Amino acid sequence: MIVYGSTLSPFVRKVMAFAAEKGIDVELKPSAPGNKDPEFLEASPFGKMPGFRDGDFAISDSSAIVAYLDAIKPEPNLIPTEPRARARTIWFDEYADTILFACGGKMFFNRIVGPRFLGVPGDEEIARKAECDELPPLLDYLERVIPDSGFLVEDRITLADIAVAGPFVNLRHLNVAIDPARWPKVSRYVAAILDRPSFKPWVEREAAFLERTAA
Ligand SMILES: N[C@@H](CCC(=O)N[C@@H](CS)C(=O)NCC(=O)O)C(=O)O
Repeated sequence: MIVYGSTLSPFVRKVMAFAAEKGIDVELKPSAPGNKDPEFLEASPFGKMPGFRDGDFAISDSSAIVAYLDAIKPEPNLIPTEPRARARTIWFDEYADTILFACGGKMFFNRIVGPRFLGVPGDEEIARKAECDELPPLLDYLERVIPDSGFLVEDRITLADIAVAGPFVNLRHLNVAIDPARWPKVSRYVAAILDRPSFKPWVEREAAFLERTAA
Protein backbone atom coordinates (compact mmCIF):
# COMPACT_ATOMS: atom_id res chain seq x y z
CA MET A 1 0.00 0.00 0.00
CA ILE A 2 1.22 3.47 -0.88
CA VAL A 3 0.55 6.82 0.74
CA TYR A 4 1.49 9.79 -1.46
CA GLY A 5 2.58 12.96 0.29
CA SER A 6 4.79 14.38 3.02
CA THR A 7 4.22 13.99 6.73
CA LEU A 8 4.73 17.72 7.16
CA SER A 9 1.04 17.70 6.24
CA PRO A 10 -1.04 16.81 9.31
CA PHE A 11 -3.36 14.83 7.02
CA VAL A 12 -0.52 12.63 5.76
CA ARG A 13 0.93 12.32 9.28
CA LYS A 14 -2.48 11.18 10.52
CA VAL A 15 -2.62 8.38 7.94
CA MET A 16 0.95 7.22 8.64
CA ALA A 17 0.41 7.20 12.43
CA PHE A 18 -2.93 5.44 12.04
CA ALA A 19 -1.38 2.74 9.85
CA ALA A 20 1.43 2.28 12.39
CA GLU A 21 -1.02 1.95 15.30
CA LYS A 22 -2.89 -0.71 13.33
CA GLY A 23 0.26 -2.56 12.34
CA ILE A 24 -0.38 -2.02 8.63
CA ASP A 25 2.67 -1.63 6.43
CA VAL A 26 2.41 1.36 4.10
CA GLU A 27 5.05 2.95 1.93
CA LEU A 28 5.25 6.75 1.95
CA LYS A 29 5.92 7.96 -1.59
CA PRO A 30 7.07 11.60 -1.53
CA SER A 31 4.65 13.83 -3.35
CA ALA A 32 3.58 17.44 -3.12
CA PRO A 33 0.59 19.45 -4.34
CA GLY A 34 1.17 20.29 -8.00
CA ASN A 35 2.61 16.85 -8.75
CA LYS A 36 1.36 15.93 -12.25
CA ASP A 37 2.31 12.25 -12.05
CA PRO A 38 -0.78 10.34 -13.34
CA GLU A 39 -0.28 7.65 -10.68
CA PHE A 40 -0.61 10.30 -7.95
CA LEU A 41 -3.49 12.13 -9.69
CA GLU A 42 -5.43 8.90 -10.04
CA ALA A 43 -5.25 8.58 -6.25
CA SER A 44 -5.83 12.27 -5.56
CA PRO A 45 -7.81 13.86 -8.40
CA PHE A 46 -7.50 17.38 -6.95
CA GLY A 47 -3.79 17.01 -6.26
CA LYS A 48 -4.07 17.20 -2.47
CA MET A 49 -2.04 15.06 -0.12
CA PRO A 50 -2.48 12.40 1.03
CA GLY A 51 -3.37 10.16 -1.87
CA PHE A 52 -3.50 6.41 -1.30
CA ARG A 53 -3.25 3.22 -3.32
CA ASP A 54 -3.86 -0.44 -2.49
CA GLY A 55 -3.28 -2.29 -5.78
CA ASP A 56 -5.97 -1.18 -8.21
CA PHE A 57 -7.87 0.75 -5.52
CA ALA A 58 -7.00 4.41 -5.15
CA ILE A 59 -8.55 7.07 -2.94
CA SER A 60 -7.76 10.40 -1.34
CA ASP A 61 -8.69 12.27 1.83
CA SER A 62 -7.13 11.25 5.11
CA SER A 63 -10.48 10.37 6.70
CA ALA A 64 -11.50 8.16 3.77
CA ILE A 65 -8.10 6.46 3.85
CA VAL A 66 -8.18 5.68 7.57
CA ALA A 67 -11.76 4.39 7.24
CA TYR A 68 -10.46 1.98 4.59
CA LEU A 69 -7.51 0.89 6.74
CA ASP A 70 -9.77 0.29 9.74
CA ALA A 71 -12.12 -1.81 7.60
CA ILE A 72 -9.53 -4.04 5.95
CA LYS A 73 -7.88 -4.89 9.27
CA PRO A 74 -10.53 -4.56 11.96
CA GLU A 75 -8.20 -5.24 14.92
CA PRO A 76 -7.08 -3.20 16.73
CA ASN A 77 -10.16 -1.16 16.01
CA LEU A 78 -9.33 2.56 16.00
CA ILE A 79 -12.73 3.87 14.93
CA PRO A 80 -15.07 2.69 17.69
CA THR A 81 -18.33 0.98 16.78
CA GLU A 82 -20.40 1.93 19.84
CA PRO A 83 -22.64 4.71 18.45
CA ARG A 84 -21.70 7.57 20.80
CA ALA A 85 -18.02 6.74 20.87
CA ARG A 86 -18.04 6.49 17.08
CA ALA A 87 -19.75 9.86 16.72
CA ARG A 88 -17.32 11.50 19.13
CA THR A 89 -14.37 10.01 17.27
CA ILE A 90 -15.63 11.44 13.98
CA TRP A 91 -16.24 14.78 15.71
CA PHE A 92 -12.64 14.94 16.96
CA ASP A 93 -11.35 13.97 13.52
CA GLU A 94 -13.40 16.81 12.05
CA TYR A 95 -12.32 19.27 14.78
CA ALA A 96 -8.69 18.44 13.96
CA ASP A 97 -9.04 18.49 10.16
CA THR A 98 -10.99 21.72 9.94
CA ILE A 99 -10.87 23.93 13.05
CA LEU A 100 -7.40 23.05 14.39
CA PHE A 101 -5.82 22.70 10.95
CA ALA A 102 -7.22 26.06 9.79
CA CYS A 103 -5.53 27.73 12.74
CA GLY A 104 -2.20 25.87 12.65
CA GLY A 105 -2.08 26.07 8.87
CA LYS A 106 -2.02 29.88 9.00
CA MET A 107 1.10 29.74 11.15
CA PHE A 108 2.81 26.92 9.30
CA PHE A 109 2.12 28.32 5.85
CA ASN A 110 3.09 31.91 6.58
CA ARG A 111 6.15 31.12 8.67
CA ILE A 112 7.55 28.04 6.92
CA VAL A 113 5.87 26.68 3.77
CA GLY A 114 5.39 29.97 1.90
CA PRO A 115 8.73 31.64 2.53
CA ARG A 116 10.88 28.51 2.61
CA PHE A 117 9.39 26.20 0.00
CA LEU A 118 7.20 28.31 -2.28
CA GLY A 119 9.26 31.50 -2.47
CA VAL A 120 6.33 33.65 -1.35
CA PRO A 121 6.62 35.97 1.63
CA GLY A 122 4.60 34.91 4.66
CA ASP A 123 2.06 37.23 6.24
CA GLU A 124 3.23 37.40 9.85
CA GLU A 125 0.11 39.28 10.94
CA ILE A 126 -2.09 36.35 9.86
CA ALA A 127 0.22 33.92 11.68
CA ARG A 128 0.34 36.08 14.80
CA LYS A 129 -3.45 36.39 14.98
CA ALA A 130 -3.81 32.63 14.57
CA GLU A 131 -1.35 32.04 17.41
CA CYS A 132 -2.58 34.71 19.81
CA ASP A 133 -6.32 34.97 19.09
CA GLU A 134 -7.50 31.76 17.40
CA LEU A 135 -5.44 29.07 19.11
CA PRO A 136 -6.22 29.75 22.82
CA PRO A 137 -9.98 28.97 22.57
CA LEU A 138 -9.16 25.74 20.72
CA LEU A 139 -6.83 24.74 23.56
CA ASP A 140 -9.40 25.82 26.18
CA TYR A 141 -11.87 23.43 24.55
CA LEU A 142 -9.42 20.51 24.66
CA GLU A 143 -8.47 21.32 28.25
CA ARG A 144 -12.16 20.88 29.15
CA VAL A 145 -12.73 17.59 27.32
CA ILE A 146 -9.54 15.54 27.74
CA PRO A 147 -10.42 12.69 30.15
CA ASP A 148 -8.11 11.67 33.00
CA SER A 149 -7.27 8.49 31.07
CA GLY A 150 -5.31 10.64 28.59
CA PHE A 151 -7.37 9.40 25.63
CA LEU A 152 -10.27 11.29 24.08
CA VAL A 153 -12.60 8.34 23.45
CA GLU A 154 -13.08 4.95 25.14
CA ASP A 155 -9.98 5.46 27.35
CA ARG A 156 -7.75 3.96 24.66
CA ILE A 157 -5.96 5.15 21.55
CA THR A 158 -8.37 5.86 18.69
CA LEU A 159 -8.51 7.94 15.56
CA ALA A 160 -9.63 10.83 17.78
CA ASP A 161 -6.21 11.05 19.47
CA ILE A 162 -4.27 10.46 16.27
CA ALA A 163 -6.19 13.20 14.46
CA VAL A 164 -6.10 15.75 17.29
CA ALA A 165 -2.46 15.33 18.37
CA GLY A 166 -1.07 15.34 14.82
CA PRO A 167 -1.44 19.08 14.02
CA PHE A 168 0.46 19.90 17.22
CA VAL A 169 3.59 18.59 15.52
CA ASN A 170 3.45 21.56 13.17
CA LEU A 171 3.19 23.87 16.17
CA ARG A 172 6.25 22.18 17.64
CA HIS A 173 8.17 22.78 14.42
CA LEU A 174 7.21 26.44 14.78
CA ASN A 175 8.32 26.53 18.41
CA VAL A 176 4.79 27.49 19.43
CA ALA A 177 4.65 26.18 22.98
CA ILE A 178 1.50 25.16 24.87
CA ASP A 179 1.79 26.90 28.22
CA PRO A 180 1.60 24.04 30.78
CA ALA A 181 0.43 26.46 33.48
CA ARG A 182 -2.64 27.46 31.46
CA TRP A 183 -3.28 24.17 29.61
CA PRO A 184 -1.80 21.42 31.82
CA LYS A 185 -3.96 18.61 30.45
CA VAL A 186 -3.41 19.57 26.82
CA SER A 187 0.36 19.83 27.19
CA ARG A 188 0.57 16.44 28.93
CA TYR A 189 -1.84 14.85 26.46
CA VAL A 190 -0.09 16.09 23.34
CA ALA A 191 3.35 15.11 24.67
CA ALA A 192 2.14 11.59 25.50
CA ILE A 193 0.43 10.92 22.16
CA LEU A 194 3.31 12.32 20.11
CA ASP A 195 5.74 10.19 22.09
CA ARG A 196 4.10 7.01 20.82
CA PRO A 197 6.14 4.94 18.35
CA SER A 198 3.49 5.65 15.72
CA PHE A 199 4.34 9.36 15.74
CA LYS A 200 7.84 9.79 17.13
CA PRO A 201 9.94 8.72 14.11
CA TRP A 202 7.92 11.02 11.80
CA VAL A 203 8.25 13.96 14.15
CA GLU A 204 12.02 13.46 14.36
CA ARG A 205 12.35 12.98 10.61
CA GLU A 206 10.39 16.15 9.91
CA ALA A 207 12.41 18.17 12.42
CA ALA A 208 15.66 16.99 10.81
CA PHE A 209 14.36 17.90 7.35
CA LEU A 210 13.30 21.36 8.51
CA GLU A 211 16.67 21.91 10.12
CA ARG A 212 18.42 20.95 6.87
CA THR A 213 16.25 23.31 4.83
CA ALA A 214 16.43 26.26 7.25
CA ALA A 215 18.03 29.36 5.80
N1 LIG B 1 -9.51 16.84 3.70
C1 LIG B 1 -8.26 16.48 3.10
C2 LIG B 1 -7.34 17.69 3.11
C3 LIG B 1 -6.05 17.45 2.35
C4 LIG B 1 -5.28 18.76 2.16
O1 LIG B 1 -5.86 19.85 2.10
N2 LIG B 1 -3.95 18.63 2.08
C5 LIG B 1 -3.14 19.80 1.88
C6 LIG B 1 -1.77 19.62 2.52
S1 LIG B 1 -1.82 19.90 4.26
C7 LIG B 1 -2.90 19.99 0.39
O2 LIG B 1 -2.60 19.05 -0.31
N3 LIG B 1 -3.01 21.24 -0.05
C8 LIG B 1 -2.72 21.61 -1.40
C9 LIG B 1 -3.91 22.07 -2.16
O3 LIG B 1 -4.97 22.31 -1.55
O4 LIG B 1 -3.77 22.22 -3.37
C10 LIG B 1 -7.66 15.29 3.88
O5 LIG B 1 -8.11 15.04 5.00
O6 LIG B 1 -6.81 14.59 3.33
